[in-house]
Amino acid sequence: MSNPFRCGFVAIVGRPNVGKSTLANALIGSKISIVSRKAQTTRHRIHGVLTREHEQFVFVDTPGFQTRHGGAMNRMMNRVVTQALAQVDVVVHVVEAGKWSAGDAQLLPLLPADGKTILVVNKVDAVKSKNDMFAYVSKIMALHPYSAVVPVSALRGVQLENLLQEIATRLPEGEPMFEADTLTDRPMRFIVAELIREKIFRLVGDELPYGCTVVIEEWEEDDTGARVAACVVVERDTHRPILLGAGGGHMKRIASEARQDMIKLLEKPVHLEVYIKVRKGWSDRESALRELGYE
Ligand code: GDP
Ligand code: MG
Ligand code: K
Repeated sequence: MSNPFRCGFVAIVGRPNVGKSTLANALIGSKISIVSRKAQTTRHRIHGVLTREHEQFVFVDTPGFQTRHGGAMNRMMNRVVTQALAQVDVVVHVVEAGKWSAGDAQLLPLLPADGKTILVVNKVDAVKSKNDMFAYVSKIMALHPYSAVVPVSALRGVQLENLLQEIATRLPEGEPMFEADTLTDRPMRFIVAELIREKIFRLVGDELPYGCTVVIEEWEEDDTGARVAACVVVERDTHRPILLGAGGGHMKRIASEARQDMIKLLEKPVHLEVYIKVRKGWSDRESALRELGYE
């Protein structure tokens, strides 16, 4: 008797720096290509698709997890997150071994309580004591009705097959939604904007109280290369120097790292220009947020 094919949506969530991107890349693989969709079914933003003999995992992005903000933005983000998680089949909540923080606790009320949430304790390679791990995991398991717990090391590739199997048993039976060789359907512009935002967040995320958004303003591409202009929108004049850093050092580093990633992604030479625009009060105006693509 053969197993039925399973296919469904998986969201990887967690506070910043627990290793979500590392885990997603380790599970999906790093190559990104544009998807040819079998059916116009999805209302989710697809991060990547992993197709195997018996299952297809469709990893989706949940907006709102990497930004810190207040007011209308925060309320809207919580709503967006709750709705998005209600629509996926499996939620993977990633935490960092031994390092529980307020950011982790904030997510708990947003997690679905119907048995589809798996707790993933990442970075086990960095933990010395097994006893401490046991106490740490027990403490977290008591905070939410998780249906499974899987300790992993996304970086070292430890226990990832086990995690995939835990996810697979929770996927509904059904035909694959995507062609087997496709990995993402997000337009390249979006991927690049996200890439730049991630660099900014890494470098100055702690200092930018309302975060920022990245808008791709120009995109010209042919066989010989790509010319891209990206605009980073911040909330206040005082955020500009934070982003620039001494002598513009931060911006140079952000642009240079993003450009390196783009060259790998597009497999051609890239000219990238990144500049800053101040748009006052945008994070507290939902209409402005929608304009900037946060819906
Ligand atoms: P995200 O913000 O949740 O997407 O986290 P990232 O994937 O960007 O990872 C944040 C940092 O944690 C990076 O420096 C990663 O290299 C590191 N990291 C991710 N997974 C592991 C792991 O399994 N073990 C260790 N030691 N470090 C990890
Ligand atoms: Mg990330
Ligand atoms: K990412």
